[in-house]
Amino acid sequence: MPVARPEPQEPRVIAHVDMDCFYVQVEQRRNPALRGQPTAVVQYNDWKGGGLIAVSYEARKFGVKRSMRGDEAKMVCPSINLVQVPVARDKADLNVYRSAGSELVAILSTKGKCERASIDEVYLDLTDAAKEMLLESPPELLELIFEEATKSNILGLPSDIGNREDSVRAWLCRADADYQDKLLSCGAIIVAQLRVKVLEETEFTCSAGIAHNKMLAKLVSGMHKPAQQTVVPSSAVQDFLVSLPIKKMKQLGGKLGSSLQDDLGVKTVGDLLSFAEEKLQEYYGVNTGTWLWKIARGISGEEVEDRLLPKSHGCGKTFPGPKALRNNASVKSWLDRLCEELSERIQSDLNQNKRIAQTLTLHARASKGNECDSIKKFPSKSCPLRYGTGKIQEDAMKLFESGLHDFLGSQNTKWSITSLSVSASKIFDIPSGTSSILRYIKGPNSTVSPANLDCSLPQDPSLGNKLYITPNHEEQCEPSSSEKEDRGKNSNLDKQHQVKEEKRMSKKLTDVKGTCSILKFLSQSSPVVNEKRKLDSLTCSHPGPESSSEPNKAEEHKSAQPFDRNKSNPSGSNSASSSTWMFNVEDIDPAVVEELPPEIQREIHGWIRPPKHSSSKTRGSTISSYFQPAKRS
Ligand code: TTP
Ligand code: CA
Ligand code: CA
Repeated sequence: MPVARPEPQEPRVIAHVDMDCFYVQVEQRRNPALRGQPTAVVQYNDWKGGGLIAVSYEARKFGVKRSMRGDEAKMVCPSINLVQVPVARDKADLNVYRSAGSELVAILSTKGKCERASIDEVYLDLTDAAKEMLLESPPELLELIFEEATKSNILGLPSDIGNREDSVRAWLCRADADYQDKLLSCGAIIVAQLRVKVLEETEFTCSAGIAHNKMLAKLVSGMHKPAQQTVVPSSAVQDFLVSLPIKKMKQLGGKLGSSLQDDLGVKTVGDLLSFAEEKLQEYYGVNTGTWLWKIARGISGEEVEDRLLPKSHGCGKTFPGPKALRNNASVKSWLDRLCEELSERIQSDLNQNKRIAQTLTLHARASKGNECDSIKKFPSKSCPLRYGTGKIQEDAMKLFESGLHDFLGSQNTKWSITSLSVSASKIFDIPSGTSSILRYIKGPNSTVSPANLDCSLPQDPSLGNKLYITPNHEEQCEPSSSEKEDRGKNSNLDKQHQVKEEKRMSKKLTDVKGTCSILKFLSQSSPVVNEKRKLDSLTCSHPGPESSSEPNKAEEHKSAQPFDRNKSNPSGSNSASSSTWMFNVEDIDPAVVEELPPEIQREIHGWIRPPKHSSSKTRGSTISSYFQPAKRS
């Protein structure tokens, strides 16, 4: 359920930028003969000419819509050009569109905090850039206003008075505007400049919304398309929202929006305004009630995240009509292909960006018996993600079987699957300090490369959030010279990412501590962790590579052995070996400690110079949980 975020003390300037008919533009750039022509991109499928997934604005004039199939589009617009999406593994290969999206991100991220929100959308926090412009070259003192900015659509500005561009220019340059509107004017000029730059450098047009928060910017970015931008001054918010259908609001497209409609009779945001905050809290709980009360008034504190790379990776395929999958063998065959692609993408994310995904999720759409549209949904299922194509395929099939079991319940009936997808999420950056810590752990000559890390699935689902990473035997910490060269050739985006990396790292270390901090990176959390603590000379050993893959019964048996802190591990080895990490806390390099989150630093300092009652340290608190075996049920 959505929750209100604290609002900023100072006004923000936020933009949401969305590419126009994105896949079509990418295809038009590849084949300029398609420019200005009615064109649509069609998903690979021979059923009724395939499904349209992107439609050019020229084709939209004929009434062609995304929901149509190719045959239908030809009927309403006989001159339409239908371009097939590139295909790999018998499914759409979106790589060309993904990298085109990265081009946009590389340009937009030069002006402020940038969040890649989807394949063709970004949010920008332009507050600092707008403040700087207001100080150095405020619009009211400019002789010439950037022309594209004067084409902005300003909500609330009467459109029938004289020349529109003149009145927009006058609005942008008002000397008597309040501080918020002045910042917004600067934001509008900056976004117009960025959009022109995107066009010059990529040949793509995009549209944008500029407002004081993400919610409003997103709501208006598609209001005037293609190739236009829309500005939301605070004074126009109420009138804009009042007639907006409630389902158009972010997070209200689903159950919550339906409940507002069905249970409270709320059809528009205006209807929501008549409910007191307390009333909404009664219905939906304190947090969501407050959130609803605020969004009805255009208030949202949600921040733009500093993220140039996607939040998750997903691969899916639909099986419409007669193509529906009706047995395990055909599901497995498709899941294997989807997982192969997913595996390649997360591996390349790991190699190029040093990012690790933690969760594998399977989604499906299904019907059972003779029902075309089953009431019960196929439940999405997740598990910790293990790197390696075979492991992902194996786990995805198990997730499918588990989902199918829940979907069918006790019924022994026929079923069919009309869509399947797998995704990798909960992605985090490998902290830069990790390599130095691992190097320390293994000794100065032995290092660990993220690319050589093997993540294994824990058997206990209650440990689902833990990351299981074990070093392989050939380990490297610093990138090899060829890797360095490759990275040197990286795109603009990667370079910017690397520059930003340093800046963000201290924040990230703290950010990730809850789920995947450096602790978990270090933590083997293995069922057979061997541990020995001394306050004045602490030595800890951890078993190395140890697969605890669920399907492996022999290992399952081994892992199920109860842990005994006083005994050495079941392999009988308590010494440094290829599979055991040994280190002495006393020898920790202070520079390494400084890279850890503050609370962990305090804890380590506590061990090195233990307080009198250091034995009172509680299990599970920060770093101590690393040294203790994970609880297993
Ligand atoms: P959108 O931004 O929703 O649409 P669009 O860019 O084609 O058109 P608009 O100018 O209205 O923004 O989606 C971006 C791309 O994502 C789109 O070009 C194709 C792809 N896509 C799909 O493959 N399937 C879908 O259901 C949707 C909505 C989009
Ligand atoms: Ca778009
Ligand atoms: Ca979009």
